[in-house]
Amino acid sequence: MKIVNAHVNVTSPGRNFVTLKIETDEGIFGLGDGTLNGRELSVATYLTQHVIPCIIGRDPFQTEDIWQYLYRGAYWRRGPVTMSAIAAVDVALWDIKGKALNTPVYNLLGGKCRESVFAYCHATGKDTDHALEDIARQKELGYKAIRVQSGIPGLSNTYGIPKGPGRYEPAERGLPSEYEWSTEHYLRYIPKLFARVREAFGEELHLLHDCHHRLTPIEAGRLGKELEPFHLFWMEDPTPAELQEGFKVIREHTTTPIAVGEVFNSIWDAHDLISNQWIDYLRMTLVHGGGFTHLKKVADFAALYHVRTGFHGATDLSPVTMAASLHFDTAIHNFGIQEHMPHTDETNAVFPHNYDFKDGLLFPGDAPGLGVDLNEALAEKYPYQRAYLPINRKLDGTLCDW
Ligand code: KDG
Ligand code: MG
Repeated sequence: MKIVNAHVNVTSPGRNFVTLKIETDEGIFGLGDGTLNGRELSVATYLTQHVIPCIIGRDPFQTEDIWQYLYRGAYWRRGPVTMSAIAAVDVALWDIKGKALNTPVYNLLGGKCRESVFAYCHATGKDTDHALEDIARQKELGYKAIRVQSGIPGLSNTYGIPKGPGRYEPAERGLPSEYEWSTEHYLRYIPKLFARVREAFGEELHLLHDCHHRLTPIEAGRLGKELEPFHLFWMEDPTPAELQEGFKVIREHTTTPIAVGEVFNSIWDAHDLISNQWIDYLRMTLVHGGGFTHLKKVADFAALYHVRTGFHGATDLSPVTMAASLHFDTAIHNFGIQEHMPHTDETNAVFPHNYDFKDGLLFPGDAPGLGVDLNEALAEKYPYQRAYLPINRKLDGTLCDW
């Protein structure tokens, strides 16, 4: 079998997605996601101009060699644009393999380790009362694990909290808007929020919280310690992770489990975090982390150090990545949990898929390959629109870590 054609589709059914479609001489095609929130067109151009011409004529079954060719052959290694482009190719090739062999991708990765994938969702509110109401709503939908975020008293707006009714989408159309941040206000408030949540919902519910990289290691240590009585499933992205040793400081001060890595794109972003056992869950995911070929090695390395996966699953990861993640989650031993932020009906119509959600669990489906398609005619009706995540500034105007 040979790759005979490939093209990139950029569409915006409510938010932007970049999808690579690879076609073979046997009429089988595969899909890969290359969406990089706020930098979508750079991946689209990288693929179209620099990658697609190099893969035409190759055997799509040679996933390892093609991965190494794109990673080592480029000279410029790593980085989110490069690794998202490599991921788009890799995931599309595994989709082709599955379809050619008439089997779901999870069977190619090791087969089923579990029947379903444990998922967590988001509950948010502008204050504690609204957050509690949203948790009750999410519980009704069947979720047994819920990430809780709330507006912070004293701050006029906070990232991650919907401004009005309707479905929340973190990327906003147009140029980036600016939000406020104060670590002092945040640290005073969050332990009180979780005290109220446990009081209202008891011990059974799994609770998670995302710090969005805003704290220093010692501040994160303090927060983790104060949250210990509420037994969180994890505290996410407590501090930016460029300085991996920063997590040693956090670890020395708290037993609250730590998750990190939704912005990672290579094992070299996480090597020290994993091998020193400074984290519990790795959030690096297929689309930004080089696809199945790289993530399988990373997950196996993490398993040696008792680190489990907790893949990023926000709406900027397309249904192609959600499908791919569910196959991966199903097939690896050290799976922990999968983030689930459901896509809009418009997005689901552009990407018809076989995966499913029921009672807090996700199911990859048994279709050959990934079990996800791209309706290109419908996608054309939603042209790309510039959109960014907001910028965050401290009350004195200093830019925040993301
Ligand atoms: O692209 C960035 C968003 O996906 C991110 O801000 C969402 O932090 C997030 C999460 O944990 O889902
Ligand atoms: Mg996050």
